[in-house]
Amino acid sequence: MQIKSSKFIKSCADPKAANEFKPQICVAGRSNCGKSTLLNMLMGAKLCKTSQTPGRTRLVNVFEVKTDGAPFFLTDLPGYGFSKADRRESDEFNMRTEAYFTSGNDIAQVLCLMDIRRDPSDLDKVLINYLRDMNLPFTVALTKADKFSRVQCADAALRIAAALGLARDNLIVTSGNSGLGKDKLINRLGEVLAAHAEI
Ligand SMILES: Nc1nc2c(ncn2[C@@H]2O[C@H](COP(=O)(O)OP(=O)(O)OP(=O)(O)O)[C@@H](O)[C@H]2O)c(=O)[nH]1
Ligand SMILES: [Mg+2]
Repeated sequence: MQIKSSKFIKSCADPKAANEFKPQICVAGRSNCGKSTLLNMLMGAKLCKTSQTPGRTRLVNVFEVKTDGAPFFLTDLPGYGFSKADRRESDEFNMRTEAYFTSGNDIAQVLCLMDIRRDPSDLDKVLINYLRDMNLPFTVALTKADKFSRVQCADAALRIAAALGLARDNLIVTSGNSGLGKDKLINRLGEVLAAHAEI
């Protein structure tokens, strides 16, 4: 699959407002793990706001992606586990992640993003188990790999896969800064979109 062009469609406070956009590939992960940066890498344009301040993306943001085949939609979800906010705000963000999954969107794939330098958090594990239970197809993308050497990346990928109970080939090592993993990720998305179109 080749990505031809991308554009911002809309921000939704209620994830049901995204139902008309089919199929969707969404990006989930803790605050500040690099969701918006990875989306910008995939789209080849700075369409998502990135920030030093965790919890910047508060709404469900939908982007349309035109490809050499059928178009699809990328969805940037609010980060979960936003520890710097007060507790109520944090719960609201966490609820929004789950609300998206239960609001009738046509989800072809969930990209679960995790910072390659960190051990998976409890919420990361909750998300993976939740997606397994809900039978939602997912891939883990490890972000910020430019912060590590190749050997450190290889070690971290094995360790994180084991911590999540996943096979190593469920994980893709990426960097929004260097572009590492971009082609691999786009190939994976092409495969899952093709499989999803047959259902
Ligand atoms: N070195 C490096 N820094 C990155 C990478 N991806 C993201 N960052 C940095 O990490 C911070 C957070 O990035 P965002 O893309 O805004 O993260 P997010 O997951 O969208 O954050 P929220 O929307 O707040 O949940 C920013 O300072 C980015 O510059 C990467 O691949 N390499
Ligand atoms: Mg963001």
